[in-house]
Order: sequence, then C-alpha cells, then structure tokens
Amino acid sequence: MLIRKSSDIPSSEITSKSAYMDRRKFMAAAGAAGVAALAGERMARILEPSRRVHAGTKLDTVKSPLSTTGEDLTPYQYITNYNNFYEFGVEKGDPAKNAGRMQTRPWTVTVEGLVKKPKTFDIDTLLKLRPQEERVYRLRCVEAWSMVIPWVGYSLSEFIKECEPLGNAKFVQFLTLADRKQMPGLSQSSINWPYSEGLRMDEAMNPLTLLCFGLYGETLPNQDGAPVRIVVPWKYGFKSAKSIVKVRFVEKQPHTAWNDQASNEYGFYSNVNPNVDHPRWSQKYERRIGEPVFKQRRATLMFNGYGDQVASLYNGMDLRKYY
Ligand SMILES: Nc1nc2c(c(=O)[nH]1)N[C@H]1C(S)=C(S)[C@@H](COP(=O)(O)O)O[C@H]1N2
Ligand SMILES: [Mo]
Repeated sequence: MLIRKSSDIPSSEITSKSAYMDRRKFMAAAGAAGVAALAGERMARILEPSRRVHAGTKLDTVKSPLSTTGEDLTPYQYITNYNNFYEFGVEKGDPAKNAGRMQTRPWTVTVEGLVKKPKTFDIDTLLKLRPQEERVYRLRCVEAWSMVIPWVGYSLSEFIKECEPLGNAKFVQFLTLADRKQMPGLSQSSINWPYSEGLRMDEAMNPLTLLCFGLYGETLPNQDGAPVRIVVPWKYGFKSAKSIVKVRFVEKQPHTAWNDQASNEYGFYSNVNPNVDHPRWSQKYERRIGEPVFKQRRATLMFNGYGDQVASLYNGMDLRKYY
C-alpha cells in the first residue's frame, strides 16, 4: 500500500531498495557466507536459535491439510522485518522497530452488531477455543511482493459459530487497535483510523480464512499483528487486518480503510488477480521476498493459487468491476 502520489518514485523502486537494505541487515546478522544460496526452508531451520530472540510463546499445533505445499517458506527474519502495519509507520522496517511497545495483554475482542447477543472474548479464551493448526499460505501484497508463511490459527468460521450471527448478517467487519499512545504511525498517514476491513459472510466462512494467532509455531510478533489477526490467502494482503479488537456483523458492505483512502485503487473484494492491473502498476508478476534476486520474480496466480477452493464464491461476478 502506498499513499505516495504517482509523481513520486515508482513503488517498484521503493520496495526493491528497502528489500535490499533488509537483505544487507539480514546477511550481517546471519554472518555466514553463501546464505543467499540456501533455500528458504533450510535457512529457516538454520536460523532457528536466533528466532528465540524475538520469540513469543510456543504454541502447540497440529498440521493442517489446507497448507500450501511444495514452496520454500520465507525465513522468519523477512516475515518479521519487512512489514506493512501503518499504525507503526509507513516504511517496511518501521513495524519491527516500533511495534514492540504495543501491549497485547490484557486484550479482548468485542463482538457486536447482528448477533444473538453481544459478547467479549478474552484473548486467552480465544486462543484455546479450537486446536491451533499450522497453515502454510502464500501472502500476496498488492505492492507485488509475496511471502510463504507458516501461520498458526484456526478457521475464522469456528469463531463465527461462537458469535451466533443473525440471519440478516451479510458481512463481517474487523476493526483494529488505534491507540495514539502506543502507535506512532497513526499521526503519520491519513488513513481513516481505526483500520477497518471486511468480508462477505461466505468469504468469512470459507475454511481457508484463518483466525491467526501465530507463525513459525509461536505467538505472533507484534509487527505481524499480535495478538490476533485474520489471514485471507486468496486476497491482497491488506484484507488481512492485524491486531483486531472488534468484530462487527452487519447487513451492508462495511467501509474499509484502503477503499476510503483511494477507492479507484483498492476495492472491497481485492481478490488476487493478475488480469486486473492496479491503476499505477501491473499485477502480473510478484517478487518473492527473501529469495536470491535472480529467482525472486514469478507469475502471480489467479486467487493467489487458491482458485479451486474459492473461485465458486464469485460465480457470475465481473471481477473487473468488483476488484
Ligand atoms: N491493522 C493493520 N492491518 C494490516 C495492515 C495495516 O497497515 N494495519 N497492513 C496490511 C497489509 S498491506 C499487508 S500486506 C499485511 C502484511 O502482513 P505481514 O506484515 O504480517 O506480512 O497486513 C495487512 N494488515
Ligand atoms: Mo499489502
């Protein structure tokens, strides 16, 4: 997501520069020659001891049959140092620098709107509501980069059942923390805070939609949306709201932060679609963060590769109109 106007530097240059900077930092930290040649998964294992430095609490997980297979995992260092979390600043390195101060306990998630009765869930109750699954998903940012992340969580549908939405609830809205005392980025950009995102009820109920509490087997680092976020793998990354405090069931399509910001650039649906360009750049290709530069570029897949599971949600819809 870029708030810069088209007169500024093209986004591709900004992101490749910051990726390069991150890479240098990472190489320095890893300290070994030739690490760039190692594939992601192997590298992640090598880096395991250092992960404890950042680590949250270990989570007991079961493997999920819904995991994406056959792709190298993006190393932890990239997942936690190359972030979009505008509440903590607009640069990719800002969330890692600034999110540490966010208090994630106590934390509650309030459920309101079209439900049998409003409820408030304590985060530790939510954590234990269902078995925590490890689910590997691609994450495709609208800025044309991607990662492969071993998330931990359970299907959002399991949580929605506990919420007991009424029959006229057609959409679900997610509102996230917006606290000036803890979040220096709130005053740095013109986003309509708190960050708001939403899904149509059938999208929210699709088993792929994850209520997410962790990654790489541990609770989420703050910069990735602790203590709870959603992950919607077939949509651009910004649909996956971080650090959720409120879930609201509504009849009409809710407003969303990026659509408020630039409605011609960021639609409500925002399904990953290589055939619909962003007004300022192509969506045909993406850069896989953390891979050696020569093999970063790859073709973007329709629905981010999850079409078999989700394409039918959009039967009869013009995906150019509903971008
Ligand atoms: N609250 C909040 N959630 C957010 C964002 C944000 O700025 N604020 N950025 C989104 C964007 S643009 C992306 S690509 C993903 C990035 O998630 P990650 O940093 O864990 O990879 O988070 C999404 N969720
Ligand atoms: Mo994004």
